[in-house]
Amino acid sequence: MAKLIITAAICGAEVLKEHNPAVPYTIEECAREAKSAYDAGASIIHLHVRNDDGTPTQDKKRFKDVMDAIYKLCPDVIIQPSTGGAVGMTNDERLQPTELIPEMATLDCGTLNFGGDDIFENTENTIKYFGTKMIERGIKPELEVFDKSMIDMALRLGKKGFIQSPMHFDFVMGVNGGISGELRDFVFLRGSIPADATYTVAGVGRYEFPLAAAAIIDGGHVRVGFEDNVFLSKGVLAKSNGELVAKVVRMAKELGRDIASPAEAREILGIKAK
Ligand code: KMH
Ligand code: ZN
Repeated sequence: MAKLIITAAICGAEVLKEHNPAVPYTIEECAREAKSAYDAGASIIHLHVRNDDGTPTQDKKRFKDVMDAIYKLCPDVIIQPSTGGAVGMTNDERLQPTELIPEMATLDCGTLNFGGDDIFENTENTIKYFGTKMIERGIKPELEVFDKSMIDMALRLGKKGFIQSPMHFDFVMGVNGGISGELRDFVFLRGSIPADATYTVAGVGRYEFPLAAAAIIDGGHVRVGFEDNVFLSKGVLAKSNGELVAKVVRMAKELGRDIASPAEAREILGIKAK
């Protein structure tokens, strides 16, 4: 079985210090959280950035500053900027970090309700536009799917040349508006991707660690981090993203799965080294 790639989604766009005081906003806080995750065993940092007051931004300079600060502490880590950003942002606003030519970036594969009146909008034309930009810029997309229909959309657009194979998916499970985080739905998603595809699973809230266990056993990969969950266990806030990653490392050890270094993660995902 391939080694386990752990992605740390260190900050997200919605989670706040009110939820967990360790949620990073500033450049220094983001670098600190990325290092804690990297030291614990993460090879990929899924990155959103914030202004110092915590508001989400896709500003290219802010991304560059945060990425530079992370590379200073974790020189070989893979940084995967979000192109999802936050609800309500325009496509070109969201695409700004891809101008920095990161090794990876997310590509969200459909529209969904995102709580209350919020809609996270990704029309077919948006997905085509983002897919084309990523091919032009040589960026490996992580295909974020919040429901089974989004896998089907990715496969259709793959046939039309907007997304290249082998595809790498992120099953984001348990969002209010997307597919649940139940094991039954995990089995459905992982059985719906092509044989040559890879996947990671991001379980939201209480689904984070049960789904991590499922992916470890199944040969998939795992994403954890404050973007998805701020608790280490029921009622216990994680002190850092590193604590969440360390828990996955312990689970993997118990289940006999070795952890991938960033170089090994690049090999598994078919990413050429920088
Ligand atoms: N913040 C969500 C609206 C991504 O990173 O690509 C979108 C999101 C997905 O987090
Ligand atoms: Zn994200």
